[in-house]
Order: sequence, then structure tokens, then C-alpha cells
Amino acid sequence: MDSYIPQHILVTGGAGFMGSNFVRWVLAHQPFVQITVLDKLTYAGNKANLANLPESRFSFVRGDICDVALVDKLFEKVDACVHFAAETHNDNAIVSSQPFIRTNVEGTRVLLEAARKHNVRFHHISTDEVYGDLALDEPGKITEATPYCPSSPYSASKAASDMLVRAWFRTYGVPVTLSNCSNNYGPYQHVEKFIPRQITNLLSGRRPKLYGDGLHVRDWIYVENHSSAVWEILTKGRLGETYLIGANGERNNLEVMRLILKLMGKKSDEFDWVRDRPGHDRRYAIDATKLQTELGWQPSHTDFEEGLLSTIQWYKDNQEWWASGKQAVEAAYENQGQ
Ligand code: NAD
Ligand code: TDX
Repeated sequence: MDSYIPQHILVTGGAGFMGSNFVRWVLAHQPFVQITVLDKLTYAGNKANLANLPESRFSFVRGDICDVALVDKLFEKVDACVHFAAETHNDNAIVSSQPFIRTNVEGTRVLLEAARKHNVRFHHISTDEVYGDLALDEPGKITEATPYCPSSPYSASKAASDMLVRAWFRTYGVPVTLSNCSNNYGPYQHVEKFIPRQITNLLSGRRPKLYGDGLHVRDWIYVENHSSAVWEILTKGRLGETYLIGANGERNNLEVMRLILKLMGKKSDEFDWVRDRPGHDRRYAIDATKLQTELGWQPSHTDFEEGLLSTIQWYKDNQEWWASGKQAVEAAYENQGQ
């Protein structure tokens, strides 16, 4: 198998949860790779996620992926782009879809045009949600051959971006790869998301909140595993191909809630049942066989309880990172009955 090692990667959305993990992972594991981050620093981005990185190999540009002139200038200097930047929260997309279409669809188009002009390798980060959901009793998992069937404004915008990436490969020969991953968790995740919301609710004297009947299943993967998988796909993946990323982490939300409560010394019923998310996807489950057999990738963090414990510890140790934005997030949820 041919292997491609990039020299200078533009990481879009590198100040977010998963992008910043990838940046730290690459700088720690690949001593000769240079990184430039392009991030708008929306409510979800935080420069503190990129603190203490080596200046000789890392630089940060605040800007928008929809800014054609800026993107064009940045693509002159790099030989690869790993595209994380997106609006990512389903509940926000239900309230207001416009920023999702702008950033996720138009922003991806702007980047693809720059990759085309400068012949830059392009890895697109996407989600398992583009395939829609499985029923709780449905056998099997999602594979790369599953038809796209997004059910929410967020997943529809990500599905549209995937289609653009595939079209730019077929029509213009832009050297692309794509990955679609399941739910990530770990340190630095915004407190709007399920796991950090519950942990920080408990740490700030609030009660955790569970949507609907709590039986929705997510396929949890520790964020470090995502970063190592993306590196394998970027460097060894076949052009034009999609690789699903997952680590067999299926659990329903009620189980995860109870585990968080147990690990934080609370009783199993110390949470509130709240209004369900409209259109709430029932179950995601990823079959990552292609990534494992073709590229030899294996997750190195597979113990969910251990991952959750270290995540809880991180939120305990880093209250200044999340405390200032917490009140506003909870006020918005309360407005929605959640
Ligand atoms: P996040 O919300 O934590 O971070 C998104 C980052 O993108 C932020 O730093 C934000 O400032 C930046 N950004 C947003 N709009 C921008 C714009 N117009 N220009 C430049 N920067 C902009 O997101 P995340 O959870 O780290 O997700 C990263 C990627 O992974 C997304 O593409 C998401 O769809 C995908 N994904 C996420 C998960 C998950 O479980 N979180 C799972 C599968 C795939
Ligand atoms: O307070 C909550 N209570 C609750 O029961 C929140 C915030 C969520 N939930 C439920 C909804 C989902 O079934 O927990 C599950 C996970 O919710 P989110 O953290 O909002 O994630 P999800 O909607 O599954 O999407 C995530 O994974 C796929 C990311 O946010 C997406 O960006 C990614 O593409």
C-alpha cells in the first residue's frame, strides 16, 4: 500500500473539540508535519484548546471557511487540508438551520474549489448521521454501502457536503478522502453535547437531563481513536473513498446517564426526563470493517468506563474552561423545555 505523508496540513475547525484533538495528536505523533489551523472561533471554538503548542510547527488563523480570498491564500502554503469546521449541534439546527447550510455546505464548496485550484489533498470529516437511523431491533450496522438518508437539518447539511466532496472528485479529480464517524466523547467537548452536559450539570449543582424515553442508542468512540483513524485514512486511504470510523461502543442514553451518575457518586434516578428532540434518530451503529481490514486501523482506547472517568476528571480539573458559557447553554435548553 502506498503511503502519503503530508508536510503542511490546513486543519479547518481546529479550535473545536475533535479538530483540536487531531492537531495535538499529529503534533505529538508526527514530528515533521506542520499545521495551520483556520477557525472562525464561533461559540463552539476556543483558542484555549490549542494552548502550548510548538510555535515552530503550528500557527493559528482566525477566519471563515466561506471567505474565498483568505482560503485561497492559505491553500497556497499547504499540501493537505483536513476539514473539521462545521456547525455541529443537532438541537441548534432544529432552531435555526441557516448557519448549518452556510458553513457546512457553502463552506465546504469554497474549500473544495481551493483544493482544486492548488491541487491540495482534501480529507473531509463527516458523520454517521448522514445514513439516518436504524431501528432498535434492526439487525446489522451501517456500512459504506448503506444509502444516505439524513433525517435532521444538521445531518442533511453534512450529507450535502459529502456529496459535494464526491462530485469534486469525480468531476475535477480533486484528491479527496472522506470519513464518517459515530459519536465522539472526551475532554474539550462543548457543554451543549450529551456527555459533557450531564457531567457539568452535576458539577454545577444542576440535575442531568434525558430526552424522551432515553432508549436512543449512540455508538460512542473516544476522540483520540478518531484522530488516529483520520491520520490512517489521510496517509493510506484510497482517493475518492469513504471510510466509516467506529469502535463498537453502542449504548443507550439511559445506560450512559446511569454510568455517569454512578461514577460521580449519585443515585441512579437523580436526573430529569425532558421533552424529546423532534425527529430524534433512534440508533446509530457503525461497521468499521473496511477501515480495519484495508488500512489496519484499530482503536487504542476501548474501555468506555475508563474513558468516561478520565473525561469526568478533565471537567472537574478544568472548570474555568466551561463555567463561563454554562449558564447561557442551560438557559437556551430551558427555553426549549429541555
Ligand atoms: P465543534 O462544534 O466542537 O467545533 C467546530 C469548530 O468549527 C469550532 O472551532 C468552530 O469555531 C469552527 N467553525 C464553525 N464554523 C466555522 C466557519 N464558518 N469557518 C471556520 N471555522 C468554523 O465540532 P466537533 O464536535 O469537533 O466536530 C468536528 C467535525 O466532526 C464536524 O465536521 C462534525 O460534523 C464532525 N463529527 C462530529 C462528531 C461528534 O460526535 N462530535 C461525530 C462525527 C462527526
Ligand atoms: O441533554 C441531552 N440529553 C439527551 O438525552 C442532550 C444534549 C442529548 N441527549 C441525547 C440526544 C442523543 O440521542 O443524547 C444523544 C446524544 O446527543 P448529542 O450529544 O446532541 O449528539 P448527537 O445528536 O447524537 O450528534 C453527535 O454525534 C454525531 C454530534 O453532536 C454530531 O456533531 C455528530 O455528527
